[in-house]
Amino acid sequence: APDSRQARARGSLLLAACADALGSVFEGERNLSPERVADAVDTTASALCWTDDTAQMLVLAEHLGAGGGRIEPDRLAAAFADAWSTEPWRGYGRGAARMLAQISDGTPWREAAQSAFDGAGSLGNGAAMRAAPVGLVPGRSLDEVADAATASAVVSHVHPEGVDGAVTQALAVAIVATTPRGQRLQANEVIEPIASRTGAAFAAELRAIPALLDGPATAISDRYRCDATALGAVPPALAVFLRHPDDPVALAKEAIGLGGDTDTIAAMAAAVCGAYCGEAAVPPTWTAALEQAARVRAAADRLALVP
Ligand code: R7I
Ligand code: MG
Ligand code: MG
Ligand code: MG
Repeated sequence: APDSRQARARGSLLLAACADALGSVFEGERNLSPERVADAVDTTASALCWTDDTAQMLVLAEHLGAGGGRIEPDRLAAAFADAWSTEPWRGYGRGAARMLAQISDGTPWREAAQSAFDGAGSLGNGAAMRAAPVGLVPGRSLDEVADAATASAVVSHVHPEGVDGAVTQALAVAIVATTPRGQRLQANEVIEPIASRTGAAFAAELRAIPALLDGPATAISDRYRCDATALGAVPPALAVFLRHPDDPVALAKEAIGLGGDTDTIAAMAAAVCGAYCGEAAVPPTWTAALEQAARVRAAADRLALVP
């Protein structure tokens, strides 16, 4: 059915993978010309090759799908490390690559994650960028989603902001995946259930979103850093989704156009958009060009069938 759990899960993972690929060309650039971004999003001339964001999101989706929707931290950490060592060229963050190399070499994940960034733990957006599948497991309460998102995050990101990024992304996906399509989405019905489950710093950034929904997109890149940190990237991604909940193409252009961590912000906004719109909203030219589209669909189908 076009509005089934399966359609929402496929929409979420497919759109995230496509947006990651589309955004990856611009990662790290600032002051992007809207024409250049629109051209890249509209033409999809070559294959859509995704990055570490999608690689880890698929590992997490497959872990949840094979394990009854539960996080098993030792196995999850090992699966992330395996994905890195098989394909280290996917564009991993510097801290992430270092940590995954340590885990591959036998360091326990708790030790590797805790020692990152001189003992602060990573506050990067890496736990958030892969978290959408946690929100796609059927039949979970929002508190259960938040707990599972935390469990999925701490194998690599123990800083509270790194964890809050994953909690925010998984909850946003969970909330919109169960919102009927006909119903108009209210920003605060998405933001408040999330902000009440994050720390104060994250909640403040999330509660700034409603003031940014009607003006120019430059107000978003003025308000948030749009960088590889969770606090700098997850709130702007959610803002872009709430501005374009039904329009993946406009969403991708705007998310990428913010500049900075373009693949990750676009992928996170797109994962939420796909969970709301379902597979029917994914441009067929994108899925036709997408790397490993069959694997992405299979991972979504398995997730949607978790009892
Ligand atoms: O979080 P992570 O996996 O990175 C994800 C990003 C996305 O853009 C992907 O597309 C890929 O390009 O990488 O990897 P980390 O290395 O843990 O964190 C990412 C970045 O966040 C780091 O390179 C740092 O710039 C920053 N960062 C920190 N900076 C200061 N202090 C993360 N933690 C800290 C910190 O504690
Ligand atoms: Mg990436
Ligand atoms: Mg990391
Ligand atoms: Mg990135």
